[in-house]
Amino acid sequence: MSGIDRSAPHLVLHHFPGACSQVCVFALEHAGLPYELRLVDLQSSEQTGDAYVAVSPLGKVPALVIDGVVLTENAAIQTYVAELRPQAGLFPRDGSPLTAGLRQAGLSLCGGTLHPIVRGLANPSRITEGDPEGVRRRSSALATKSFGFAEARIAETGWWFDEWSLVDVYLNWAVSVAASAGFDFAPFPTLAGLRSRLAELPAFRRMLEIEAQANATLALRRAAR
Ligand SMILES: N[C@@H](CCC(=O)N[C@@H](CS)C(=O)NCC(=O)O)C(=O)O
Repeated sequence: MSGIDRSAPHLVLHHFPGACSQVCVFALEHAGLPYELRLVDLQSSEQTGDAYVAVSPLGKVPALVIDGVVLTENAAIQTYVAELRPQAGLFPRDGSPLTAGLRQAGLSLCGGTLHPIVRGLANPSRITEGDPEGVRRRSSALATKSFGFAEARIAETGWWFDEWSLVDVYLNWAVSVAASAGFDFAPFPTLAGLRSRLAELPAFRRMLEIEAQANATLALRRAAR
């Protein structure tokens, strides 16, 4: 966290390293907002316990608590942070309805289309009581189509818009989950290069450090059990 800003609301972000909450960590870091981080250990099913369900009834990260009010849904949290700190440049802001529509299209693509697909690639047995391999194969076909669409959209500039925005950080998260699950990004070189282009941003590097630290904390917690 950088730059204490006394005019900001009290913010608590619930997150897990490697989860889609990393986009919210990046947004808060880039905006320079003061915030607290609370780790929710998804691997130990902490999200299903009473304490976290009282915060976020669906038991999902991210959840951002804003002066005691809970905001869930990644796209909503990103939009909130961008509205709170418009000068941070998290999305382009030219006042045009088309730009606003394209922003929503990018966020919906990541949250509504790519997220379920990459979950099907990474964790198919959570989706079916039947053959997980069938889910994985189907998810792979859907990933080829949907990542192909995203690749075509970002191929010209390297970004969803002319410059980087949170949509690219969110796309990068989906790419990283799919790649870890073995999906081949060779046909999608612009998507594959997102991580190294984003790593030029200090907030992206801080997000990676925060997640590495969180992984170390989780390892210690688990070892102590
Ligand atoms: N629609 C939600 C989905 C959030 C979500 O599925 N988060 C995952 C991590 S990437 C999670 O918390 N999974 C825990 C679980 O489903 O038990 C959003 O966009 O914020």
